[in-house]
Amino acid sequence: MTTIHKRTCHICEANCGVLVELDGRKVVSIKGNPDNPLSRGHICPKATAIADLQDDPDRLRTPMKRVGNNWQALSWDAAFSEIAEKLVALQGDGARAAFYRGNPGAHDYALSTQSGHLQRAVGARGTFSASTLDQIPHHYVQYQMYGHVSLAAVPDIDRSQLIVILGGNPAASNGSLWTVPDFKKRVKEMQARGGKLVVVDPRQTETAKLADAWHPIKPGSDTALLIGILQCILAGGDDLREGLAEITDSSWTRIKPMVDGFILADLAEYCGVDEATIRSLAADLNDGRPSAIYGRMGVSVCEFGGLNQWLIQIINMATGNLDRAGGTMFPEPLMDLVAHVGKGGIKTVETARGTLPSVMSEIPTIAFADELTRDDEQRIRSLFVIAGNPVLSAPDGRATERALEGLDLMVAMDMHITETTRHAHYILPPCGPLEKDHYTFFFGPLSVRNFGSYSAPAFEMEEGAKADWEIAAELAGAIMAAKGEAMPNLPTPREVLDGMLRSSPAGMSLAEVEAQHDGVDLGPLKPCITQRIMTDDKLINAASDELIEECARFAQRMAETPAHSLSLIGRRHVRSNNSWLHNSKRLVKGPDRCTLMINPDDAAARGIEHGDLVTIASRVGAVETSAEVTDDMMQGVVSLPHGWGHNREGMSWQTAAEHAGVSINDLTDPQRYDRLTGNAVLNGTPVDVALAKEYARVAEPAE
Ligand SMILES: Nc1nc2c(c(=O)[nH]1)N[C@H]1C(S)=C(S)[C@@H](COP(=O)(O)OP(=O)(O)OC[C@H]3O[C@@H](n4cnc5c(=O)[nH]c(N)nc54)[C@H](O)[C@@H]3O)O[C@H]1N2
Ligand SMILES: Nc1nc2c(c(=O)[nH]1)N[C@H]1C(S)=C(S)[C@@H](COP(=O)(O)OP(=O)(O)OC[C@H]3O[C@@H](n4cnc5c(=O)[nH]c(N)nc54)[C@H](O)[C@@H]3O)O[C@H]1N2
Ligand code: SF4
Ligand SMILES: [Mo]
Repeated sequence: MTTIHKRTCHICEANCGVLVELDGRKVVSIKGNPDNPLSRGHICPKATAIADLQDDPDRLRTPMKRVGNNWQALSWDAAFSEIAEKLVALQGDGARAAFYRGNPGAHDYALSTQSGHLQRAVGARGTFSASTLDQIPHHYVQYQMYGHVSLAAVPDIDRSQLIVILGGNPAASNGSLWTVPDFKKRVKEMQARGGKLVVVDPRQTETAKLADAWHPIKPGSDTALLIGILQCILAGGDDLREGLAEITDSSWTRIKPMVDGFILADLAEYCGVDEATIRSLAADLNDGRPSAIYGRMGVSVCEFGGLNQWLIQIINMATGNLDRAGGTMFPEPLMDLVAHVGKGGIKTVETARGTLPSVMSEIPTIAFADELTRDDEQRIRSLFVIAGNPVLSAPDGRATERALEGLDLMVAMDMHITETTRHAHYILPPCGPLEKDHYTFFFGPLSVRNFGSYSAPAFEMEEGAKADWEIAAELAGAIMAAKGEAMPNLPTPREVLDGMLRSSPAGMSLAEVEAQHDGVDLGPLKPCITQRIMTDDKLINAASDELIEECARFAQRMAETPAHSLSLIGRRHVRSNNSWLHNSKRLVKGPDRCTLMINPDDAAARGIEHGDLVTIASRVGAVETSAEVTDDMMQGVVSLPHGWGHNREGMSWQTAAEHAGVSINDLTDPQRYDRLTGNAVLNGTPVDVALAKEYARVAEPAE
């Protein structure tokens, strides 16, 4: 007899409803839940890999301690007390402790309710995270314009007639900062009602192939396209539509003169999208029908990421589509996270790299290795890595791993010995994913419907196992005890969530939500900006001094000519997720995915044929992989996926090591970052590409 357990997939931001068929603890099948109103039955191949994560034979089951190059299992109590003692002793010497928080932590609501306590217990001075590799420009702009780092407007795809996507590939990523499961079918429905999808991307991506039009663009140049579009829209006047005009501050009037300072022909030349296309994109977005422009990784992790995300908001305002059905809208989820967490803020932080922007109190991860190796008393000597793999995810992975080697104490919460955690002194592994509960915590405020869903664990934890939140809470307790301080009696994650649900507008209790196994659907998004806006004056702060100045900085950049002929960008594949799903046999099967995509003309110019081993070299390093010659790449741009490079020594994920690939972040450069927001620049890396043997010959030192 099998049973069906309904839950939400925790792997990516789409938060699909799944049906897990169980025979005791054995997973018989994982299918999409057709009754989930948000995902409507959709799943991707990664959902079935939940079973592989749960049953992974390489997954750590007990705490581990590294002694030299050897790992020893130890009890939880021993691990917690040894870590606490070492930390307290180090801090007695004044040593600085810090955190690196990885992406999966954002998919674990329970851990999210506890990690602050752990940071306070540790007395951490500094947090790095995947956010400054990914999305800080969005938070920066949302804070400045709408008054809260997490108040986001997402494309209302179910009612839109035109969506223009810059630098996002939801057909593979399933959407980001836009919880839009079942994306492909939602696009088909839009097209069936006469709507259109337009994609701007250097690669003809899976999303571009679904689209009505694809416009290739030079990496890092989208700002020019966005300014051009805005200039064309505002040419007819900068009056805002009724409803928006009343809630926008007077800085709005600074925008038209600013964009009018640019010459359209120069903008077109800079980005490689011709003037006629820019004009028609502007006209289509502005033709009165509901439309939205949206940009993701490709326009965030670049030098003008903050400026780009701002221009995107401004275009949606100028066309009247912000806070309008079918435009971009602010979700009002079942649990209103935005109302329950602080507004955040924008400050600066002093680092070994000098003064850097600090959004949401984070230190930009581009400074990570430098803060670990600086030669003064501010050097970070104890590090806690929570569900992160910065060696493969942050720019200059080789420098990161050298920096980790110098730590006096490194503690990792992870279920594997990875490229990063192999440098830890202690690894604290959580239970399997089906032993955890789940809530769509950070993704409600980003969803295309007003929604929320809670999933109980599918079955009990294995003997001796702990969830991430318990590890964080118990470690915090042990550290407080070692410091001689009492641990306050803290609410459990369920209690926190229950309180947040009850005090949200829908006012449901956790028990009531839990009883609805398909999730609680509050319907399509509604105009709500007047209630949601959280700036001090309750007005949209349209154009700050910083953003106007940033635009001037971009104008200067346009006058410079790029020195390099080839530019490297990343990509994502639907069967992979950042660095950590390559240990699933069923996901890695098929052709090698860690190839260098290159345009036929660029390949021919270098004597490269499909399948040849090539060397890709940047200022930072060089890697070798096979070439995939394809028309999907525009000329002058090559692409390598990130999250690979499992060819380091001594990791526990055996299947991943057999499908090692190479790490793009051995090429990306931490010197490149968005000056406005501190975000890393992970695309548009200048590189040389040559046949591997050619490169070796050229690179040999002259006699
Ligand atoms: N060049 C380039 N670099 C990139 C990107 C890119 O597009 N190009 N993308 C960037 C982006 S968007 C992101 S978000 C970052 C991601 O950067 P990170 O978050 O640093 O890296 P991940 O690969 O997500 O690694 C997650 C780690 O958490 C572990 N893990 C998984 N689930 C759990 C869990 O439930 N509990 C615990 N304790 N551990 C868990 C995994 O084993 C893995 O080691 O990478 C960034 N790096
Ligand atoms: N299958 C899968 N799904 C994932 C992930 C994964 O690793 N695998 N990771 C998850 C995470 S953490 C995130 S943040 C999201 C990311 O979600 P997305 O942003 O949708 O995913 P990417 O594939 O990074 O898309 C970035 C696109 O930008 C393009 N690009 C690069 N440079 C430029 C540029 O200068 N201009 C323009 N216009 N385009 C450019 C790239 O070709 C690429 O198609 O995906 C999430 N979902
Ligand atoms: S798209 Fe795939 S990985 Fe993402 S939530 Fe849905 S099933 Fe899970
Ligand atoms: Mo991400």
